[in-house]
Amino acid sequence: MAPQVVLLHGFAAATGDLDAAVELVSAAAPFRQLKTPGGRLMSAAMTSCGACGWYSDARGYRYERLDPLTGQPWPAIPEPFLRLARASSEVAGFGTYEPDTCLINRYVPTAQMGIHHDADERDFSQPIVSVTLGAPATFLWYGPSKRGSPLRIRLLPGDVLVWGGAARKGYHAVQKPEGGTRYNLTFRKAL
Ligand SMILES: O=C(O)CCC(=O)C(=O)O
Ligand SMILES: [Mn+2]
Repeated sequence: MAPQVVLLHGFAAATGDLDAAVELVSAAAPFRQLKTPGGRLMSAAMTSCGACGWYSDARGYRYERLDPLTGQPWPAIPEPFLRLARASSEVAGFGTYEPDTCLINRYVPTAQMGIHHDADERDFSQPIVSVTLGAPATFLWYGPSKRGSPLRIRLLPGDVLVWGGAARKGYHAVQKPEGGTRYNLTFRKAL
């Protein structure tokens, strides 16, 4: 795709156990729409699993060890998630991977994600593993600068996109899903 951005087309194609795991996580830690530090409601609904979960409100972007909605620890990362994340990192050439959090994004047909990079983690030596389930969407890869015309990557259900190394802090965005609800699993080593 771009240096150190690897698309594993259809790598998560048998998604039955992944869908079940999304249900399991969201039963314990419900999807919710977070607010940006500036007070704007994000269009994608989110939840997390793992030792910590990504969170945003007036206090800023950060990782929380307890889910602020329930006061409970986030659910553990389900085994099928972990197996997929580890295998994806290996196959993409980034080697052994021990993510400690998985953010689950749910995009209804009007939801999207603006240009940003993933920079709230302490560990940038580990890649990001990003899985598409449900409806397809176009992912925009900008790379080191927010400016310029991005690489357009159409992500189908079962596609896994992995970026790391020099690309770890690359800027990216996601357009609205096409024809239904899209789920995205974003694995990170945050702590
Ligand atoms: O939905 C996606 O494909 C990417 C999500 C993302 O970039 C993020 O959660 O930081
Ligand atoms: Mn991101």
